[in-house]
Amino acid sequence: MPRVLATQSHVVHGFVGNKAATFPLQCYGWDVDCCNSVQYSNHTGYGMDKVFGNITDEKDLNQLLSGVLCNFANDYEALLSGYLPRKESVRCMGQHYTAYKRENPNSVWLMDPVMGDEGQLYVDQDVVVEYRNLALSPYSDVDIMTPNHFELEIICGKTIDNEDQLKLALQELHQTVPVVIVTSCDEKVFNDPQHVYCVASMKGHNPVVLRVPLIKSYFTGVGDLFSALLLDRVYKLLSLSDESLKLEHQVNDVLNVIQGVLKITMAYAPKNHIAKIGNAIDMKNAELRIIESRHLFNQDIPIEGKQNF
Ligand code: PXL
Repeated sequence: MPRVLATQSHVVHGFVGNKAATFPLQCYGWDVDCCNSVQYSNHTGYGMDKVFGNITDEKDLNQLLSGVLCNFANDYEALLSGYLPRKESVRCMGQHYTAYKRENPNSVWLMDPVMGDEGQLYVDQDVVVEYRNLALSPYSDVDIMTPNHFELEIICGKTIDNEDQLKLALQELHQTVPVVIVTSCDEKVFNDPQHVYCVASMKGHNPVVLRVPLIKSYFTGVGDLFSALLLDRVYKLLSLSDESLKLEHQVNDVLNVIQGVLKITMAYAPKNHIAKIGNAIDMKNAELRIIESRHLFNQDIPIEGKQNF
């Protein structure tokens, strides 16, 4: 059974960060070790006045990561990192994961540089430089990155308004990171407001564009689910070294599963529901229905539950 060390948020209620990643990965046969970067009552989309709990400070995060990586020095096939709200936490994760990768070069590190979306940062401003260092260092050990459009722009330090600029930014990032998946591109790049565009790019290959119909609502945790599912698919692709398992097929498969989870989530929400960030009732109704989607994570489990979608 492959084992993954996942450093990202824990929420008591709802499904973002490790709460979104753990169950699907377990369904796919992973042993998931969670290191929680925060412990919050719920995600921050509910409004900051409704978020209770703590950020794991640098000292505690360092102890946790030092501890597991000392006690289980070669036990992880994969490393996953996501929401880390402060520069100290990103730096700490980066140092431990880099050291692990150098000792275990066959392990796979997927770094989701969670910083914000649609022009808005939801981590401290100085987190940006830490992600830039991890991604753009000539000695970077990151294997896969999953930025959204905004995160790619701030890592590369350029605006991306069209396909040529997107290709250029990807080429720049491929100097140091072999696989980059842009999870959602701004509408201006493909001029198609009906779809969400995802671009899968492997160093030395032409990027592949995939699209899924846009669902007009606000969901949190979709990026965290995406990175978890992608890690599973890419790990299997690399470990089986099967030529027929192409990256774009794996990304396509991940997008299909996510589309399924969103449809199930919508089916449980009030009719014609369009969730808006900052509205706590909307956010509760838009929590990803991870458990109700279990049949999507394991072909062997019979489909149960609501069928009205
Ligand atoms: O990756 C999304 C995410 C993760 N963790 C926490 C969040 C969010 C987005 O709002 O608030 C705690």
